[in-house]
Amino acid sequence: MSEPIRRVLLSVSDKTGIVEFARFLADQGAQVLSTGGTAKMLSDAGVPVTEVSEHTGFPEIMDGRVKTLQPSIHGGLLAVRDNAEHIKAMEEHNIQPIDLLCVNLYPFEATLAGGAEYDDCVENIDIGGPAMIRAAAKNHGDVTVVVEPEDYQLVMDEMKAHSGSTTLKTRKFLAQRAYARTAAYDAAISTWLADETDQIWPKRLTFAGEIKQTMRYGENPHQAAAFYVNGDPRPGVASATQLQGKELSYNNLNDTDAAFELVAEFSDTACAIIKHANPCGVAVGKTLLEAYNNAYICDTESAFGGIVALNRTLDGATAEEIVKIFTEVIIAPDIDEDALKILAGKKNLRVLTTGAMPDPTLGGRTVKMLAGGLLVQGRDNALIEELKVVTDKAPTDAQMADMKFAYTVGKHIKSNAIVYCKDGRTVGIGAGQMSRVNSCRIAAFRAEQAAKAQGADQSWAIGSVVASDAFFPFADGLLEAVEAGAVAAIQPGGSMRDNEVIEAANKAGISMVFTGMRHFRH
Ligand code: 93A
Repeated sequence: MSEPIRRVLLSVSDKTGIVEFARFLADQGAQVLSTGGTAKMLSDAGVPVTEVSEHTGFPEIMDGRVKTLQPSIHGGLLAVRDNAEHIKAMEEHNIQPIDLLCVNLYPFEATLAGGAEYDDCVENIDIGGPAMIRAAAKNHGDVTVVVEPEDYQLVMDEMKAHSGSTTLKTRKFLAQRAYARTAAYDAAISTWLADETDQIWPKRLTFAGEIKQTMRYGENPHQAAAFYVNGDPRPGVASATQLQGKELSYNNLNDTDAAFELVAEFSDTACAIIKHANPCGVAVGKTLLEAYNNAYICDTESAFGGIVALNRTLDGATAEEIVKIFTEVIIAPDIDEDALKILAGKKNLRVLTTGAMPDPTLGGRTVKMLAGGLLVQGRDNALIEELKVVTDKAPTDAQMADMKFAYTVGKHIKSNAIVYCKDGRTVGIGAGQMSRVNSCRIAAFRAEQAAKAQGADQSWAIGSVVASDAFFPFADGLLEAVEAGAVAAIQPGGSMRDNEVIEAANKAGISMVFTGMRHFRH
């Protein structure tokens, strides 16, 4: 049975709930020690409190940089209560045990996110707080450590149930939270300093996330899963507001992210419909309704149960169309009143708003977990700078626009990616094949099927442009596209056999441009 809590130290920046917590602790008979600002708040509220400086006999100095960094504080937190030597040291140096520590840190992350100046950020690096947290957490055998207001209730309930003490199980649980907090805090500081010193790849990269949601399962029902957010202010799934519908699943989140990142590429009004993280239809349009309809008819079969992403405020007319088929998720920067009324009729439909579109050119890192490590790379945020016409024939302006559109869509498709496009919309997509020729064939097949489904008498690939996410290693893939009806091609170029591919294009009488930039996505 643990000893009742007799002395506590409270030092908090976020003062939410601290008065109630302190009052409870005082009522339980604990002596409350506290630092300047916290002590003032408590005594103003009528809670009996002893200033740390009075307890240590040492004033807070250097603008508060040194307030709790004292042997009498750290000895009180670290002393093992049944260790004879520790007890002797406490007696010798007049150190009193501190049984509960409640600290939350200077708001470094919020200061940084608020765009503060360098000096301000430095001043918001808390030293005394993490030192005490780590000390108390190490000594969780005897000491209770609390780092979040949301845990005050847990501690109060425990103390009520256990005659003023806490259980070892709870102290261990709280110690884990304490170390996770200091680790995340240092990760934020270190990441900031890496950016400040232009270290893209510092020796150690630090990551930290805060749990946003646990899910019933992950990609499959036998896998546990959770969603952690990292405080990046980029608008997207992590910061989105869910207006209605069931909880988002692991796959929903993954697919919705893919969908939203894709429509964020376009400055024109755009819609993307995603299945299994690949688009089954993407279009730009004069209106959102036109963009949605054109994205939808690219593959009406696959769009069933898909994710719809839009880069404009969702209006009533478009919402009316979307709800005609089963859709899992809609994500848009905003949704107007008319659309909200229509969507409300579909209770299970998950609807997310982000408030704004992210800047697709922003940098950042993407992370993939491998056995024994993390693969980290910069976001694929590059834009094509210059298109080089490599064939005798040059594309028309309309074809050029379609090629840029197709190439941008291709960037968001699992490799090997082949996209046929016409008039600002995809007409056939081949994704994730191990051979580029097969992607060409699948995309051509899709263009045929889509045309048939809409009652057209010939494949939509006829007269289309074709985009390939990486170079055609041989002429065969390009020839498949020509056979399907493509009249212009866009690809990075750079193959050993570029000449053969260019010759095949010239022979077929089509135009081709090189981007000089590959967009693999594996
Ligand atoms: O400047 S510090 O790193 N030096 C310290 O000795 C110290 N002790 C506690 N910051 C320190 N703290 C932090 O002060 C706590 O982590 C808490 O965030 C804050 C509470 O200060 P106040 O009670 O004066 O508002």
